[in-house]
Parts: sequence; C-alpha cells; structure tokens
Amino acid sequence: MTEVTAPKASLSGSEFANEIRNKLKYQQGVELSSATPADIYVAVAGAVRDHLVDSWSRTRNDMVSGNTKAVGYLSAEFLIGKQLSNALLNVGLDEQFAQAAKELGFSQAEVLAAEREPGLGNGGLGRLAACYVDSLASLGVPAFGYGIRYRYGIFRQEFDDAGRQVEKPDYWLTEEEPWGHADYQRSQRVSFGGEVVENDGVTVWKPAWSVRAVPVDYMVPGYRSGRVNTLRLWESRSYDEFDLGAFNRSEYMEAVIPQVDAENITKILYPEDSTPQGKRLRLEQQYFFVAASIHDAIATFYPGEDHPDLRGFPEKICFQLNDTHPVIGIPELMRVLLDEYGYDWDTAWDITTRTFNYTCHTLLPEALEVWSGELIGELLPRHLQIIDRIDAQFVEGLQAKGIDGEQIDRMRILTRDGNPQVRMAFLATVGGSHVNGVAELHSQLLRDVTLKDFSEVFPDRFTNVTNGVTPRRFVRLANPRLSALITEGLGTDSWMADLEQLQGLAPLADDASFLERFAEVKQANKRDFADFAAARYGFSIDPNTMFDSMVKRLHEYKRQSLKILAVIAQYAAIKDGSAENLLPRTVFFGAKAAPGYAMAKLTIRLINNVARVIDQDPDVAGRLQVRFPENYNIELAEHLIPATELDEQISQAGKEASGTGNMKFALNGALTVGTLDGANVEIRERVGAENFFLFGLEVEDVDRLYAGNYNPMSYVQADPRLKKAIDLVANGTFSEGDRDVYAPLVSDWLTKDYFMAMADFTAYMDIQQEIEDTYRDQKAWNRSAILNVANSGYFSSDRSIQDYLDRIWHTAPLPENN
Ligand code: 26Q
Repeated sequence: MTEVTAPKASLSGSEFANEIRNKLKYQQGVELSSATPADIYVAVAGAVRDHLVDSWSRTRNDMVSGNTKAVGYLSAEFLIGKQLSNALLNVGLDEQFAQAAKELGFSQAEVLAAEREPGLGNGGLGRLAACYVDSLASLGVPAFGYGIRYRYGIFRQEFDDAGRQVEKPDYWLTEEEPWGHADYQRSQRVSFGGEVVENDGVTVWKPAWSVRAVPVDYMVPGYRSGRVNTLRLWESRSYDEFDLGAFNRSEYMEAVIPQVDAENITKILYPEDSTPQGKRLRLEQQYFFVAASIHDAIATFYPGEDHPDLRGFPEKICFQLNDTHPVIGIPELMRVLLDEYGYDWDTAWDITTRTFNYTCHTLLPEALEVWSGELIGELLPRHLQIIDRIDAQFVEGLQAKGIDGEQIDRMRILTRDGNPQVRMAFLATVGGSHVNGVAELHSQLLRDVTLKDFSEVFPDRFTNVTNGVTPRRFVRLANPRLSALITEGLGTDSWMADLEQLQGLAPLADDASFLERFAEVKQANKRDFADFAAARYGFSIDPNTMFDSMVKRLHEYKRQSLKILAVIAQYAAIKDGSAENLLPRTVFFGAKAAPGYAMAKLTIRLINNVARVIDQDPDVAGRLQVRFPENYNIELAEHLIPATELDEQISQAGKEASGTGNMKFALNGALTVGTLDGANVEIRERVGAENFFLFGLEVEDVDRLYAGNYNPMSYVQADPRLKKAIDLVANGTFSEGDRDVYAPLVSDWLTKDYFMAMADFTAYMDIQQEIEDTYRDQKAWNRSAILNVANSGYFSSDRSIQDYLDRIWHTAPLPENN
C-alpha cells in the first residue's frame, strides 16, 4: 500500500471561502448576495479544480517521461456519481468547505445537492470502472480511463399511476457542468465505412466518412495521494461545416444532416445491461471511443514523434478491456500497426497481444456479444479482413497443437457459415495476454464452462480478480457516522487508504459500549433515510422497522420476483392470522429495467402494486411495508446503503458474476441474505458463515435440476405459502381485479421459471425465521454487523487494483507521489 504523503491542503476555511468568492465574481459574474446554491456549487467546483491542476499536470508529465507502464482502462461506461464531495475529500479540503459554506451563508447539503449526477453507465460494470479509476489515482498508478461522454445517460425512471416504469431522457447537461474540460487540441479523427483497396501490394482502407472525436477530460483525484489521473471521455463532432453548395441551393436540411449524424454517435447510452441487440450505432460507439483512445495513447506516449517505433508500446501502456464492449480495439491496433506503421503481421500481433487484457463480467450466454460479419464489413471493412486473418492464424495454431476439428469449430472467432458472426469474447481471449473473471466462483465457471475450450488450450491466460469498491465514496462519504466510529475504534483514519485495517474492529464486536455506539449510528442513518425519503418521494417510513433492501438492475436471474413473492406470502400470513410473531419490516426495492425487457418491467409493476395494496390495508399497518423509490442511482445508493440492515443478494447460483452492492452493504454493516453466487461466496468466507444468512440451491444443484426435468409446479404444490402468493398475483389482488395483467409472470413461474425461484422459495422463507430471531437479539445482530464491517476490508477496490497490478498489468505506482 502506498503511503499517504500529500498533506491536506494547507489553507484555512476563510481562505477557501475567498477563492470561492473570486470564482463567483470573476468567472461567473455573480454577486454573492444574489447567488443561488447552484452558483456556489459551480464556484466551489472551480476552486477545487484549481487545487488539482498542478498535481494533474505533474502526474501527466511523470507518466509520459517516466518508465512506469501506464494503464488504459477502456470502458463504454463510467458511472462516476457526483464529483464535488469526492474531490473535496480526496484533495483534503472537506473541512475547509464546511467552514467556507457557512461563511458564505449556505448549507453544505444545499450546495452539494445542486450537482447533477452523470449517469454514464447502466449498473455494476460502469460503477466498477469508476471505483477503479479512483483507486488507480489513490494508489498513484499512472492511468487513463477512456470512455464516452454520452449526452443522454441512463434514462430517468418514473412510475405512472398504474405502477409501470416510464423512461424519461436524462439530459444531464442542461446546467453548467464544471468538471469536464474539452481539449480540442487532442482531437482524433475516426473513420467508418468505404472499402479496402490494394495499391501495389499495399493495403489501403478508403473510408467513406469520418467524425471528429473530441476528448472531454475529467480530473480523477487520488485520495490524499498527490496524484490526479485523467478520465478521458470522447464526444463525437462533425468535420463537415455546412456544405455551402447545398446551403446555397437552400437545401439547408440536407446540409446539416451529415453533421447531425456524426454527433449522434455519442448521443445516448444504450440502456440494456445484457442481451446486446447488435445495433449498428452501438458498434459505431464502440469503435469510435476505442479508436480515438488508441490514437490518443500513441500521441501521448510518443509526443512530437511522427513515426515512432511502436515495438515498445506494450511497455508504455496496457489496455484493460472492460467486458467485450471495447474489443474492436484489438483489430484496430493491428490495423494501425500493419497499415499505418508498416509492421509485418507477426510483429503487429506480438505488440497487440502484449497490450490487451480482457475482463469478463457475465456468464449468461445471451449476454456474450456477437456482431454480424456483414455489419462489421460495412462499417469497418479493413477490420473484418484483419479479424478473418486472426481467426485463420488462430485455427492454424490450434491444428498444429492437434486440437480436434469439433473443438476448433466451437472456438472460431469468425464463424464460417452462411451468416458469419464475430464472437467478441473469443477475439478478446485470443488477442490479449490475460482473461479474468470478477469473483473466484465466476472465474472458475469461466474456465470450466463459458470459455472451457480456451482454458484447456491456454490455461495460463486465465486468472481471477475479485471486484472491489472504493471506501472513500461508499464508506467515508456515504456514511460519515460509521466512519467516525471506525476512526475512533482504530485510533486512526488511515483505514480509508488501507482497508484491511478494519480487521482491528473485530475485538470491538464484543465491547458493549462499541456495540451500543454502532447501534446508534445505524439508527441515526435509518432516521436520516426516512427523512430523506419523506422529502424526496413523499414516503412514510417507520425507522423502527427492520430495513431490508434489494437494489440492483431488474433481471430475472437476480430474482426480484422471489423477493416479492416472499413479501406477498408474509402479507397473506398477516391477513390470515398465521404471522403473529412477524418482525416489522420495511422492504426497499431499487431497480431499473431495460426499456425493452417486458418481464422485468412487469415485475416492477407488480412490486409497486404490492406496495400500494399493503399500504391500503389497515390489517398490516406497521408490520410490513414495501418502498420502491424511483430512479435508483448512485446518489440513492449512497443514502440507502448506510441505513440498511439486511441486504438481499438472492440471484440464482452461478448467474451473478460478482455483485458489488453486496460489498458496499457489508462494509456499511448490513447482514447479507444470499445464495452461494458471485462474490457472496467470498464475503461469507471472510465474515464467517455464522454472520451470513445462506440459503438456496448451489451451482451443482442448479445443473442437476436443469439436466433433469425441472418442474416449477412441483415446488408450488409443495409449499402452500408459495401457492397462496401466486394465487394472489393471479387473481387480481394487485391489479384491481384484472387477472390478465400479471398473467405472463404467473405463467412463467408455473411453467418455465428458468432461474428457479420456485425451487428456492421454501428455503428463502425458512431463512427469514432465522433472520428474525437474530434481529430480535439486537446485540447478536449488531455483533454480526460489526464483524461484517471488520472482515470486509478485502473488498476495497484498492486491493482489486493491486491484484490487477500483480497478476495482469505488471506495473506499479509512480516512483514518488507528491
Ligand atoms: C452490450 C451491448 C449492447 C448494449 C449493452 C451492452 C451491455 C451494457 C452493460 C452489456 C452489459 C452491461 C453491464 C453489465 C454489468 O453491469 N455486469 C455486472 O458487472 C459487475 C461488475 O463486474 C458485476 O459485479 C455483476 O455481477 C455483473 O452483472
């Protein structure tokens, strides 16, 4: 772990207030007397930026002139969340800000609230990228995050009167956005379409159109590391000014169309978080940001050189492919090396494979990206040629190794039937040095199932890096009360840069006064959340009930339907008087569904209507409540996680690659109820089986049931609670008597139930008893919760990054950090 060498900024709160006043006056032309919180927010952001620029340029210079290999984290998504409080904390101006805000006559909260959250990601994968750039900077590793600055981020979710999800555009740039800095000097040209011609044996791609990629740079301040890295998000612009000829003929619309088309590339984030649709614009996005990033890296590391020797490129920078979305970078680097620099195939291939590494984030076969050869050929004809040759050489190599024909067919990167397809995960596996999964179990399943053929041939290529989360945002900033208690318990705040220190809290789990303080922290967080949710959503929430949360994208494999069926069963038990002893609970859901995912959207509707029916029923008052705030995002996570006592991680075993919410909850002292899936396995190992509520089928059980004739009906018949719950959904209880509304859900449960929620229902209900018994013994519960905090230090993204450094990137922090 690096030392925290940079001192906290040495100015006073009043001095910082003066800097803010100056920004307000000279940059914004606003008088303090008439300033709104939004004005102050922009001024504070500007003042903080000024404190970062020196470290920023020093980091860039050291990165380029030093001998430490840099990391380029290529990701179509960076779900960074609000920036201001994180920047203040990391640069060490948080206390000064508190005082300055007061001096200027504003509350910290109202200033922070003025920031819009950039929703430049869908969920876990995008948030992971954001945690990783935070940790890279905090560890002082020279790195770029490379991605896309979407004009519209993930849609804003609203619920209509019937409880259905309605998607609203997230036009997040309507107010001033003080963080992004467009650097026109570093623009890149990215080309598409056209044809490939041979000129005297030289291959030349003659593209049909080009767009300009303009980088918008975001500073990524390390936590007290004195280092500031760059998150470079590309925006597409047109090169074509108005076509004057057309304009003179008054064909104004035709003149602007090419311009509009070019700018469409980065307009919108695709809201699917699996099941890629093979859309042309999506491929354009992928190629656009990856091509711009590769060219940018060459320009950055060989400044002023016209035709540098790129054989040393892999020692300058390595690219991490965040899932398959940037994998088109492999043929792009090959193209650059072959066609623009004139290297022979073997040299180019050697450079390329030493440059790239690939992280896989899924196990679902339908989530593995496949592009039609036809589309790639239209958009990127030269790349298709290169992919064809990569595949051919690869097959030759397999034949030379004596791999049998059937296995070779299964492994082809470019399928050779009538409708050729490019399998991006295979291309990534072959075109890089390492492939990693995101939790132990996931990496094992990748080796044994999803990429089995490849792991047999290239066993050394496969490794694991278990995901992590940044403790700065998700503990320190989200949960200041717990953070203060941890600091007091450990006698230092250095745990924020070295999270394994949390181990030191373990003995305090048996200390009566610490237990009591911990309980007070949780209770205060619950009250805060109840107030926040009352103000924002008009919810009434009783902070004396158990807070039970399930927040994540809505997906059948994650099994929100298992949870809601259990809630319905408890509701039914209250109604028929068989739940005398039920522990009062508030069940929180947060989830967006992909706009085209009908089952997921119907599940949202059901949850909302279960919430409504329960609320309207006086028989249940005070005993069971469901609360489903709209538009789950980073900000809501930061509020809800610290207040949660029970965290639901109930995916079908073998389907959730890792999960990262599970880590955030454990670090904030929630207990998990979960299956043996993803990182749950490792969390349970670390916090202790007795501090984790395990239930359900395991991977082998699931496989066995699939192999047999899985029949969900037999489980429904066997558990009257389940039968009753499904009956209530089917008979219109949650749809004002209309039996058709949820028919697709009901029919799926009874006949298909691919993710086996029915098979796990009884075990899930039974574990509730254990949960309630433990909860009634608040001391035992809190003891377990403290042990969750104490033993979850491993799940810091700093540790994940250290693992990437050791196992994959083979690089290190910059020599000195100040
Ligand atoms: C692909 C092509 C076209 C359109 C969309 C996509 C697309 C976009 C986002 C596909 C997948 C995603 C996101 C996937 C994701 O978030 N996966 C999650 O990654 C986390 C970080 O590793 C894991 O913790 C989760 O288990 C995994 O589900």
